[in-house]
Amino acid sequence: MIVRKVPGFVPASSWGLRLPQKFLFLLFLSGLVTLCFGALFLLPHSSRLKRLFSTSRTQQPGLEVMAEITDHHPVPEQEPPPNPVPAAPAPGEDNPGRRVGILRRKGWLRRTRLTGPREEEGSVQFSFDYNAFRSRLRHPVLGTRTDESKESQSLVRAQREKIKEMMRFAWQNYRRYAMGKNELRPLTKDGYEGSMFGGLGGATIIDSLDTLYLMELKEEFQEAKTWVQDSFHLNVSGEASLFEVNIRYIGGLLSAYYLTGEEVFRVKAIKLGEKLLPAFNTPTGIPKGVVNFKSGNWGWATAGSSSILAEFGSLHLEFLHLTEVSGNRVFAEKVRKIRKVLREIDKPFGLYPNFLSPVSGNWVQHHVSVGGLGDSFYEYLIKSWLMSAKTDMEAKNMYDEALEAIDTYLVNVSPGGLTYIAEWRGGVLDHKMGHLACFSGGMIALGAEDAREDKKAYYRDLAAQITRTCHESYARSDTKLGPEAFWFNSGREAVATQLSESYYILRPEVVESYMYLWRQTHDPIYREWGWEVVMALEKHCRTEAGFSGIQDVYSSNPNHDNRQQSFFLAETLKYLYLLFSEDNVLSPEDWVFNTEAHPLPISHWDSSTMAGHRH
Ligand code: DMJ
Repeated sequence: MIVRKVPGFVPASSWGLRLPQKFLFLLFLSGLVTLCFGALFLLPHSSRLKRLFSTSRTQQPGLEVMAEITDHHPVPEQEPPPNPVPAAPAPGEDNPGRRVGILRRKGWLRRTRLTGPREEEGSVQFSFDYNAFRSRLRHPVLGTRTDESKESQSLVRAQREKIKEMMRFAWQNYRRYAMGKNELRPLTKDGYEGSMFGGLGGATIIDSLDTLYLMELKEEFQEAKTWVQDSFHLNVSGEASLFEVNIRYIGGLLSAYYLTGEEVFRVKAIKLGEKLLPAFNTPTGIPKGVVNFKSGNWGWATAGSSSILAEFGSLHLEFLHLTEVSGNRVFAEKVRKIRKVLREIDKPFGLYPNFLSPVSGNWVQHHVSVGGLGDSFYEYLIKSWLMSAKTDMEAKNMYDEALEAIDTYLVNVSPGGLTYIAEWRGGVLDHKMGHLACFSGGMIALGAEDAREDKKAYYRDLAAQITRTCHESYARSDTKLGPEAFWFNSGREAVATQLSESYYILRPEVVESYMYLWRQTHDPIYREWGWEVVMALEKHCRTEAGFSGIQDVYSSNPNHDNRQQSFFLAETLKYLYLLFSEDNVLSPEDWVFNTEAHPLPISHWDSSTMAGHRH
């Protein structure tokens, strides 16, 4: 022993030490040990040492692994799963391994640790259990493969392939002439930036990610992902539309994350979400429409200006998912506040006017529309309920009441027998429908499945009638594409009455309704109508270098508007593709589409445990 070698020590026991010496030695030893352990934990940047004492996820899957994620950290390369992980076993099917995992984790959330003051600003310290989320999906994301040899399927397959070819064409031309810009200008073969996104670039890229993934355009998906990783910068300083950034960028990034599990999408969605938060700093919590990315100000906010129902009412789906994937409750709190204001405010005849003051919390004027300015607010009520696995009863009740008021005061039937939803100005009706309002056929069909028993058939029929009217607005034009707005006046029905309303900008709402009605009824008419749109797009909107909107749907040789809108790739082509796909591709049991057609997952978990989903 070492002590025997110390000069001056006289052995006094079998250990060679006297009692006081033993005591002193033990004291010294324990002090030394305490010091060593303490030092390990007190050293700055001690996380690596701490990890030595914790158990890795692979060793014990139930334990926490906290990852510090910042923009500057390299994101591990992964192939996007071209085919999904297997769906959860069907009820009754046994899978003991999975059962253990599910018992251990109640939701997709793992414990959240709040970001401390010494953390780098904007870093995300949270781990989302992606595998747990995937294991809860009821269907494979891309559906089950059908027997390709079936004769009856071959036409549908060819139609789907055609739509995929259109997507590839739209993407490749964008990439060739406008990569990184927000949209392609196919006639001038260059890019368009616009002013809606506050300096953010690549709107078409973010909007296309999930469509490319869905269509298994793998190379193109990789190009898009690489751009997001390397070139999608958030340090911009312009004024942005809160709504547009939310539905296109946040929605696009979130759905790309949920489909692929690629961290880069999650991190960028959260960081961009944080940049939107200053818009909510108003006396009522109703956000202004515009946020200044540099100053964090309200942008154009003044005491007199108002916020738009469709804009502040269409944040709920994305913001709950931002909370879900970040562990940060602030996002969910912001949209709950909006919900509360809307639930409590007086509504004229149960209708929601389109403008509200974010300062006073009062309606600014009594204009009601299910088209532009109002549209996606109603859509988000029913989809919030669906996304909550039908637990958000507040949203369901608000939707039911709103639809009842719309049906009572706005729905009309023309002398020619066409059902339409008029617009309301303080009690006076404008007998017109915008193209934007044509999404409502799909929305009403979606909601009809869970309507009161005595209303189900009525709402199914209403959805079908409105969709038929929207089809008429296409069928009555020379191009077989529909105008921006159409009227029911003086014997003229479902047609635009002036040139300024006769344009078509590649909008999706009509094919969106065809897709929902097809899934609900399997009436072949919806595929026929969808195919008419494909043919018309090919004939009138396809140019040498991409797709373009047209200026007059009533001209047999229309001029192009030189713009390939990003929602054409996000929505129009996606809904067309789904119209010719099996019903369990992005199954409605697992997904809801945000208003830009980005799929967000339904919460298959015990909602009482979730930060973002308590009602
Ligand atoms: C899309 O950006 C969204 O669908 C939005 O809700 C309104 N309309 C455009 C496409 O027409």
